[in-house]
Amino acid sequence: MTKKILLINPPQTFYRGCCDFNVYIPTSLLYLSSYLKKYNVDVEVELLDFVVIDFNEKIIGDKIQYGTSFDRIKEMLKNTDANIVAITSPFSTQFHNAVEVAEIARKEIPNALIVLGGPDASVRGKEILEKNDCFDISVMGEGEETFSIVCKIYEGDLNDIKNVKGIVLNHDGAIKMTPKRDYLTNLDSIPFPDYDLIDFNDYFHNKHFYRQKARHLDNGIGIITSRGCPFGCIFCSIHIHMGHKFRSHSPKYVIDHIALLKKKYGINNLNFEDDNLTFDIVRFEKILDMLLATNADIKWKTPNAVRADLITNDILEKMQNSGCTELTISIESADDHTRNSIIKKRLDIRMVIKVAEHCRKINLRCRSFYLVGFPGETIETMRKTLDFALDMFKRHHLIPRVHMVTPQFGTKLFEICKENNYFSVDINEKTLGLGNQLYGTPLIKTEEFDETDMKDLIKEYEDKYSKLSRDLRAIQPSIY
Ligand code: B12
Ligand code: SF4
Repeated sequence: MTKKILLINPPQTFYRGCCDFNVYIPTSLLYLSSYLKKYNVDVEVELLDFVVIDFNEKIIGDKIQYGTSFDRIKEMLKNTDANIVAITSPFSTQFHNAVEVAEIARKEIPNALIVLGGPDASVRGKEILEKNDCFDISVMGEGEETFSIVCKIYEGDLNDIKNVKGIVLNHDGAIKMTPKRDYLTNLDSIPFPDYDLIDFNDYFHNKHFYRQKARHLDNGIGIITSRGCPFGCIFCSIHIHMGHKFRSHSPKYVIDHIALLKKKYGINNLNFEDDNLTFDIVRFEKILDMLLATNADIKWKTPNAVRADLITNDILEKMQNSGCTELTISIESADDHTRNSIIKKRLDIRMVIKVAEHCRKINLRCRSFYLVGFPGETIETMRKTLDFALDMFKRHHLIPRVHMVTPQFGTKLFEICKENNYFSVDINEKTLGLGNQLYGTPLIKTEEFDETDMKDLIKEYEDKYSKLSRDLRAIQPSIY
């Protein structure tokens, strides 16, 4: 029997003052679909991206809901007869929307298996199922193989799938977690995302399309060329859903993927969103060489930030020649002790400065991320980072982006704050969202600083930054 699989991206809700809403291509669901089609012989896949379908912006009290209205979702789900409803929860801040969609699905398609997945589900799958009986199972981490097996063997009874590795299931009134599944070692075994499931215009024509709102407008879509990261920065949860081991697509796969996007879908602008794009610098350089050799003629950026420590001047020039229009690098802290002993970034700042200097020289726009507010920091170490950010902006035009660090679920940072009572508010979807905004709401207070100190510090920085950017823009309007 052909199994009908419904993939769902829930709508999103933002509190005033939260980080910005962005429409984006649902890469995760497109990968799940292509993998299913390649490895599960008899499936019919439909995607409902409730971030873009019948797009609506509705103010509800202190929140704005973006995407499809719940009335419309109800109507649409009523008319489906899916065997499996698969819902993604990419951001903890948006989890309540996944619940609301699952509850509708449970009512409208009572016989369907309701599956949750995504980074949020991966960091707290057991807890989620304990509190929300609208989900039958939660897939932990990388989803392709686990979900494909679930779809293959599920015949209507949870007993069918109770031994599948990598899931949490709500079975016979108990929450059971199965053993972890190994990550895929050969990433090239995953076919390209199933772009035929979407109409790119639904995304490109939405005024909230990711990066569309930025000053340098283009229709850049996200692309992933590797997964996982061997580093252990305490604020990052990537290893929980993609693992500590760096796994990558071959340069040929990457080049073929880019060629497909360009030829079949007319996409010339890409955002490399890897966790650690430059970790295997030899592979990265090979990708650049192949972009150049094949005259790929694309524009690309690295908005998720890359580690700058292995990037040489030669590589920077190849990046620029192969279409890189903007490099974003992660610095986090200018204080060596904070960066390496507290955050565990293991990054030599001299290498970063060299990269920024050379970007200025070759006129490649470069941005950098900074984080302040880690337990163990002092006002002095934070001020050192903020002064460094301003100094690098002034001297090398390294455009700073400062965040107050957010204790995401599942991170070492979250544990440290919990153990030491460092949360300044109860951590939930709303406060996490408020903490995620550009300059953030302070969520952490320690013996060294409290919320007022953080606000004062950021205000002092913002004032200096606004003045400096005005001055720099007066000299060079194209600075950003
Ligand atoms: C690109 C990106 C964005 C883009 C676009 C999002 C997108 N999904 O494309 C934008 C700019 C919108 C964005 C915004 C933010 N992001 Co972001 N983003 C990413 C990034 C770098 C890549 C996403 C991606 O394409 N991954 C590739 C696919 C293949 O992986 P995947 O999405 O995890 O899907 C796999 C599995 O999770 C699973 N899976 C996923 N869904 C489902 C569903 C089912 C049913 C099943 C079975 C399996 C499954 O299978 C998939 C295939 O293996 C990730 C990091 C990462 N590596 O994933 C962070 C990440 C998702 N973002 C994160 C965060 C925190 C944010 C922001 C809060 C940042 C900020 N300060 O503004 C905002 C959130 C805004 C909001 N809406 O609330 C966190 C989420 C952590 C969390 N628990 O919430 C991540 C994990 C980064 C991190 N390590 O902390 N982001
Ligand atoms: S280097 Fe980047 S991806 Fe790796 S652990 Fe640190 S923040 Fe996460």
